[in-house]
Amino acid sequence: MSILTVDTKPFTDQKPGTSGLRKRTAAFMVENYVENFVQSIFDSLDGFKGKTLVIGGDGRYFNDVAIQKIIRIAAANGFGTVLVGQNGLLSTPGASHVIRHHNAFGGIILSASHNPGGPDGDFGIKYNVSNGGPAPEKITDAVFARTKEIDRYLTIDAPDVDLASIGTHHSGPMVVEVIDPVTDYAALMAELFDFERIRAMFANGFTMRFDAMHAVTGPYAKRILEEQLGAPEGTVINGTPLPDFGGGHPDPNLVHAKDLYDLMMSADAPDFGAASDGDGDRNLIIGKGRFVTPSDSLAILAANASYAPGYSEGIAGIARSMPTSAAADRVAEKLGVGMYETPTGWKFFGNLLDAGKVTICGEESAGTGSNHVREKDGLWAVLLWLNVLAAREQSVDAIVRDHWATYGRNYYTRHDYEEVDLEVANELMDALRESLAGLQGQMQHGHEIVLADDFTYNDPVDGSTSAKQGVRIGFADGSRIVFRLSGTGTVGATLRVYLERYEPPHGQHDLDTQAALADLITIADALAEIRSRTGRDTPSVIT
Ligand code: VG1
Ligand code: CO
Repeated sequence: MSILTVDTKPFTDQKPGTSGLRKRTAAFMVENYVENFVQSIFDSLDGFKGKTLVIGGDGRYFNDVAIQKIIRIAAANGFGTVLVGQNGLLSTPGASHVIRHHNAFGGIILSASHNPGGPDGDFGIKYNVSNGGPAPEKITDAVFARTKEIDRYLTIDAPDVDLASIGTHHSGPMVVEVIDPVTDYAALMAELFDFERIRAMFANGFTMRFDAMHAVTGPYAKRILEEQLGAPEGTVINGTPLPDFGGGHPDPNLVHAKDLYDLMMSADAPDFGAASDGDGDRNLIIGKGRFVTPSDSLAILAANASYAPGYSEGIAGIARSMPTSAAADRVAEKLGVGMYETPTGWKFFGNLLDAGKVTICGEESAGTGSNHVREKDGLWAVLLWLNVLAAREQSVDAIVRDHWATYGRNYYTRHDYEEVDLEVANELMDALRESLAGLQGQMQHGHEIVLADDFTYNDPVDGSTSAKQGVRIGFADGSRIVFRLSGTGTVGATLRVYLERYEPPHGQHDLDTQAALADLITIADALAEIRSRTGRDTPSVIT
C-alpha cells in the first residue's frame, strides 16, 4: 500500500482550548482542516509505530466523515491498530477507559461536548495520551506550533471502513477493530459499584429519569440502568444519539434540561433525575424537589464514596478546579486527605491521579470523576449517587441537608455572558487585572477584600506552571468571586463569573441562591464593569 504525501498550507487558528480544538462544524469541513490538525498531532508525538490508537466520538454531524479521514491518516503514519467504537461512537469517559484497558498509545475523541451539533453547530477534535487523559499543555502547545508550519499530511488510498459491523477490518496495512462502545465501560462500572444493591432498590420501586439528550450516553445508560440494573424501560429518555441531538443543546444544566428540572420539582417527580451532555462526561443530578449543584455533588460524593465497593478503602485526596466551590475542601479536611486546586479543564487532574495523590476530582461545570479513568464521567457520577442512595436509604434532599448540617453550605452560582465581543471581553479582563494591586484591603458593600490575584498553578507532580488561569477576589468571610474567559466557546468570548458564599452548619440553608449572593453579584459588576463594558444587563445563562 503506497503512502500518499499531500501538500497543504497551515491554518492559523488551530489552537487547542480548555478541551481540544473546537470550532464551527463548517470550519472543520474546509478542505484539509481536519487533515492538518490530525497530522500535526502525529507530528508532535514519538514512538507510535505499530501501536494502537483509539478513535471515537459523540455521534454528532461530520463525525463519520472525520473518522474515516483519521483512520487513513493513522494508517499512513504507521499505527498498527485502530480501535473504534461501533458507528464511530465512544463517550469521552468510555474512550478514556478503552485507551487504558487496551494499553493504547493514545486516542482521538471527536466532540464539541455540550455545544450544539449539525452543519450550523460545533465540532471538535481532542487528543488523549496513554493514561487515557487529555493531552497536557506541553503536547497541545507542540501541536499548535506544528499547525502553524505544516506543509504536508500523509494518507493512504483506501476505501471507508464499515464501522457498523463489529469485528476486524483493515485500512491498508493497519488493523481496524470495531468494538461495542459500551461493553468495556459497563464491566468497569460493575466493578466499582454495588450493582446488586442498586438492582434491589429499583426492584423495590425506586423511580428515576435519565435524560440522554439524544447524545452519546443513550446506549450506555440503557444498557447499564435498564438492562443491567433493572430500571423500568423508559427510565432513559432521548436515548438515541442523533447527529444534531434532536435540534437541542446537549448541555445538562437548568436551562437546557429544563423539562427534567420541571419534572423533578413537580408532584409527579420520580425519586431521582439525571442527565449527561453530548460526549457523556458531564452530569446533572436532581432529587425530588432538590437540585444538587455540581460543587455540592463533588463534596457529597467524596464524603460518601466509601459506600461504593470501588472506594471502600477510602479516598487518597480530592482535586477541584479553582472556580469550583470550596465545599469539597471541608470534606477533605474532615477526612484528613489532600486537597488540590487546579486550573479549569480536566487535563490538569491527570498528574495528580497518576501520582495517586487524589481519587476524586470535580469541576463546577457539572464534571465529576475519579481515578477509574482520566476524564470526567457523567454516568459514573450518576451510578455513585445511586449506590449512595441505595446504601443510605435516604432521599437526595435528606442527604444534601445532612451534608450542609455537617459541613455548612456553600451558596454557589455561575453567571455566563455569552457571545461578547472578543475585544470587549479582553479589555474587561485586562482592566480587571490591572486593578488587582489596589484591591487588597478595600471594603465593598461591607465586605473586606483579602485576596486579589490572577491564579497561577504550579503542578506539584511535574513542576510545570500555568499562569493567567482566572482572576480571584476573596473576602474576609470566605466569600469569593472568580472571573475568567471560556476556552471552549466558538463565537466571540464568553465571560464566566463564579460567585460563592459560605454559610456555617447552623446557619441559614434555605435561602434562594441568587438572593443569598446578591451582594456579591453587585460587587462583581462594580469591579469588572460588566454592564457598562458589555452592554448586557443580565447574564445569558445562570447555573
Ligand atoms: C468549560 C468548563 C470546564 C470544562 C470544559 C470542558 O470550559 O468551564 O470546567 O472542563 O468546559 O468540558 P470553559 O473554558 O468554556 O470554561 V466538556 O464537557 O466541554 O468536555
Ligand atoms: Co462534555
